[in-house]
Amino acid sequence: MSADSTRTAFRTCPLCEATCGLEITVGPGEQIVRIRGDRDDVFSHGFICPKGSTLKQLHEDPDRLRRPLVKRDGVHVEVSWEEAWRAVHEGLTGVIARHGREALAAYVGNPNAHNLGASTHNSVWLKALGSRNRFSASTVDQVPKHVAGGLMFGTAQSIPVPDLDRTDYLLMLGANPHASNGSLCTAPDFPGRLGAIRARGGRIVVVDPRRTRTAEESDEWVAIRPGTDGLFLAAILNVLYAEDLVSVESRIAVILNGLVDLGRSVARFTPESVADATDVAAPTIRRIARELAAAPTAAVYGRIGVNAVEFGSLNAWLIDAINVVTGNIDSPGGAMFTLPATGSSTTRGTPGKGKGFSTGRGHSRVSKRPEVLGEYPTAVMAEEITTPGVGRIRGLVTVAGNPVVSTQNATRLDEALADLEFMVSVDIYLNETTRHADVVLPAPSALEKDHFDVALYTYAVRNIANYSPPVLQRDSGQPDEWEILATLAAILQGAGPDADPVAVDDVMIQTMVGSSVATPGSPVFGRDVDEILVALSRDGRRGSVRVLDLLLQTGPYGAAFGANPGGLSVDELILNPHGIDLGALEPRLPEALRTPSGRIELAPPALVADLDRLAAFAETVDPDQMLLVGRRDLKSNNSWMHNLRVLMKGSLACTAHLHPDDAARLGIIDGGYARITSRVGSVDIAVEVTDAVRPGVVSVPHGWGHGARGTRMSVAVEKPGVNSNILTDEAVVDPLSGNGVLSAIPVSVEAVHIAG
Ligand SMILES: Nc1nc2c(c(=O)[nH]1)N[C@H]1C(S)=C(S)[C@@H](COP(=O)(O)OP(=O)(O)OC[C@H]3O[C@@H](n4cnc5c(=O)[nH]c(N)nc54)[C@H](O)[C@@H]3O)O[C@H]1N2
Ligand SMILES: Nc1nc2c(c(=O)[nH]1)N[C@H]1C(S)=C(S)[C@@H](COP(=O)(O)OP(=O)(O)OC[C@H]3O[C@@H](n4cnc5c(=O)[nH]c(N)nc54)[C@H](O)[C@@H]3O)O[C@H]1N2
Ligand code: SF4
Ligand SMILES: [Mo]
Repeated sequence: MSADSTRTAFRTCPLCEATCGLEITVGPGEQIVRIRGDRDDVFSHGFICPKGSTLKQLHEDPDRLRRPLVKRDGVHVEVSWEEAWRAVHEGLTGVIARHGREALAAYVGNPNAHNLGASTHNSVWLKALGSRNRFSASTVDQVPKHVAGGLMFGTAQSIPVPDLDRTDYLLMLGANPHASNGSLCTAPDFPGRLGAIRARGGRIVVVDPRRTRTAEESDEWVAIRPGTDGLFLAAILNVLYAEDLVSVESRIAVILNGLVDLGRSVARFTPESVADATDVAAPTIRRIARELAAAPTAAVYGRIGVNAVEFGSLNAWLIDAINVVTGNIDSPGGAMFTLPATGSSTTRGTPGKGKGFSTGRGHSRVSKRPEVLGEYPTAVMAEEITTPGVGRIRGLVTVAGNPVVSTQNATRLDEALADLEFMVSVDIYLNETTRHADVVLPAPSALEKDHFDVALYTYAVRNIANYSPPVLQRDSGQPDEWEILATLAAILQGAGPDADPVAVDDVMIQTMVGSSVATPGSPVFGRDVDEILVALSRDGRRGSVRVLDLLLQTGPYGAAFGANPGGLSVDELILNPHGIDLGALEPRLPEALRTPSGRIELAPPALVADLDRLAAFAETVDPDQMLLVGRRDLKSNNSWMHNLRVLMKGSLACTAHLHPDDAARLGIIDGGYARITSRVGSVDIAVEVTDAVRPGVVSVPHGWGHGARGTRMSVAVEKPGVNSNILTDEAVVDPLSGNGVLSAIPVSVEAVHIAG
């Protein structure tokens, strides 16, 4: 290979929230030669996990869709883009003509959060849909954090992140960053940052029903009973108040509502009163509370294991309440607010005050679940499709989502999707969900797209900006992801099958610029719209990168189209391929607040009221009830990376983890099979007997159960596993957020004998 035909490209990995920098060697014929960690990346400094380098295999995967598919006589066949758009037009306008727009629905999945095209252009087709039936992976994930942050600090994006690099004490609940690399705490090499806490003499306590790698590498593992973290957290607060350990610096005290109310509301949750339900001894709870209070700096952090449970919002609130009353909110080493380069709802509007956060603008048709963040819970998707009546969902658009594997009561949703009149999916695989689609529109591979993690830099442990141009050119005819979404929007707006995505994009950017120049406090307030549009559109720039440029230029560090020389713009980021480090997090209160009171609401009434439900729940905890929890594996990514042989070879497997005491009692041997049954379903699965789970718990990873008829993932079917969401119950949600309950599911476990 001659040197001049080889080049090096830099690209942020889009696979998880850690945003690692990749160094990609491209050889002759535009072949990917090698992908490794970018040692010069300002944030990840060369760190990479086993998934990062698989962008090559993902790009080359023969099963990855490269041409649109249309279903004919039940079989997907390749068609031209023109033909596919005609089918989309006919399908969507048909549903609208027959049933009205409320019969349309949308589901957007997790990879949208790591996709620039989706970040900039999902809003336009979702709006054009003209239906309130919007669903997303957020309600099987993090919505409780938005609700709690919103009620306490004023916006859905007001989520503090633990200041990992400076904290002296980290109490971590329901998170396993050694497998997940962290979530709503963007921190490349999260494990390394945890190691550094201990190396500098700090302490890490992990609360998890499983002895995870994260727990093993910490100072203390608290093997809590699943689903009971709210009681544990309320008891920590109880101790802080009862022992007079509450300490809030004056800067925060003057902008704090509810300090007394919070104390009163947790008075009933003494450590002794919650010890049985949580299975955490009262002295342990007291000691952890005292340690939190005594540590020079401390942060409490909780993730999916305490969000995707019946008390998800309550848990998220109690965690940040502890951060507030121990004097650690908005303070280095505590829990802090990122100041994102693209801005967020915490940077727009009037600093320090706002409309606040609310939910319940509308309710779902069948179960009357309240709207949250403009969406209804995934829990109601199937019933909205299958229940007759006005407003019944008859048409569905999915973008980068696999709800048949990833959401509750998978069997029911699978059947419901088969019942739709029309479905279109934008995806890269023909999988358990997209097999139901009448039309599948292939998105470009990650290496063919540009990137900036708009969503996750909003919750990063440092302020970072990093833009990656596409590494490879798209195949001829393949539209960019934003073009697909803009075309969808145009068709939904009634522009017909030959709709022009550029027209939609032009209107969108004009509207955005118009709003920026009209907003007092905006860095371009009062400026000429055309001057800014010309600057944004130079060299024919369109689509996502143009929107990103506007967000950056008008953001907190922005160049503001010349008004702030040296400030951020896309061009500035192109000159800095390893990213720009905008520094460690800095205190942002009261400026970041958007509550109507202009204060931190420590005791929001809706959350305080939910404590009654928690207290009632404590009475019902049955120590003999087997509970199902999930788990993640470093080499797997939700439901969609099982088609890559590099990741599948070796130990990665879909098995149930069962404690030796339970295994003995149930007569199940290591390598044997168990039947796990919940209210909604039953699965048979191979068992690993291990004391890495506490007694009374069975752990099954999610994202498996491949091989359904009509899917096209030839590697994944070799080791299909079982779909753990056959067991999760859509009838139970966290009432405040609508978030699904994916953990602490009551199940029965019995031995089964599987022949062969
Ligand atoms: N039991 C249980 N269930 C869970 C969880 C759990 O812990 N336990 N976790 C939940 C969580 S946190 C989440 S976020 C959800 C995820 O839920 P989903 O987002 O619905 O599921 P994914 O498996 O992430 O599916 C992503 C889809 O996007 C496609 N895709 C990948 N890259 C691209 C791209 O660049 N463009 C397009 N258009 N498509 C792409 C994939 O092929 C796949 O179909 O699962 C949830 N489900
Ligand atoms: N390798 C890999 N990385 C990923 C993903 C992936 O699928 N694979 N998914 C990405 C996504 S979409 C997300 S949202 C993040 C999630 O990132 P994390 O929140 O770190 O997710 P998990 O690794 O599932 O860790 C959750 C932990 O909660 C524990 N748990 C379960 N129930 C309870 C409970 O009731 N109480 C307590 N205290 N703990 C409980 C589980 O045992 C598990 O160890 O990971 C992201 N990163
Ligand atoms: S940790 Fe996440 S962002 Fe980093 S290389 Fe792995 S998958 Fe990519
Ligand atoms: Mo997630």
